[in-house]
Amino acid sequence: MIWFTEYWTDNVGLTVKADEVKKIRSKYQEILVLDTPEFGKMLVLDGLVQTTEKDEFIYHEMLAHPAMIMHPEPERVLVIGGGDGGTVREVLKHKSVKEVHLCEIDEEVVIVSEKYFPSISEKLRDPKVKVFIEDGNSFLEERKDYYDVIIMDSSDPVGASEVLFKKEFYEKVKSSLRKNGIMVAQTESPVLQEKYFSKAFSEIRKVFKNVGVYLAFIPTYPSGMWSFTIASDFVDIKDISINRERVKELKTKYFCDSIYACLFALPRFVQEILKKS
Ligand code: AG3
Repeated sequence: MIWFTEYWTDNVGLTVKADEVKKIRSKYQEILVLDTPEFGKMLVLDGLVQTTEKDEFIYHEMLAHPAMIMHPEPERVLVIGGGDGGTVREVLKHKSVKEVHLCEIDEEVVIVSEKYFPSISEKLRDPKVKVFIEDGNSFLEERKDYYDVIIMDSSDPVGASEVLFKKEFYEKVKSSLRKNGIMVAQTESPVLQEKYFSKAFSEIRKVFKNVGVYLAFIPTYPSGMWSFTIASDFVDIKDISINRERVKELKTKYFCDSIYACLFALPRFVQEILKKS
């Protein structure tokens, strides 16, 4: 038995008891799989908690569904990062989807997830899914004007993920989207990572015409309050009356009609951060 701590900042962290720990060193990072009594299995990359069996549904549903609902008919979807497969699983709940590409830089994350997190990675072998072990940056360059929805399921903007939060990268994302295309990204905690959050938002806004921010409550991520930024040049993403009837058809545990109805309701301090960004 050990106690594991993710240091959220120099001054605060999340500590969990783990009965068992597996440590795998990949080409890119240190991967931990912790067996915790409170959150079930927990996946940690370079010391940062990525997902747990208990609360993964919140993040994966909230990352995938708003963009998928807002698109008139999403057929081709790309997930960048997200090697655990949770986002892919949610994307496949939408009937119009014909193909899902997952572009993950670290093959070991996919292998570990298939081995230890079957309920999260269960759909990675679906015939509609193709997994590419590649760098997101070069992957996009080869696929212009192709996707309906692109989902950025990255880690924090440090190390290999840093480039995924820059304007140049969002430009590539934009040119890989076809008409009516929508992008969504996980954009960190407004409470404990205000700089990351505000920077990601301002970089996305430089590239896309319509941009919106929404939140979800994820117990195992820094501060628990987490942000997502959704953007499109075509779809008026702020109009949440679009395709609302499709929300009820989804089998979900967090995302639902009442959350969609007030998706962009933000606490005043978050509105202030965005205004300054
Ligand atoms: N990607 C977002 C993880 C960010 C967590 N940050 C942290 N713990 N400091 C998760 C990937 C799950 N598919």
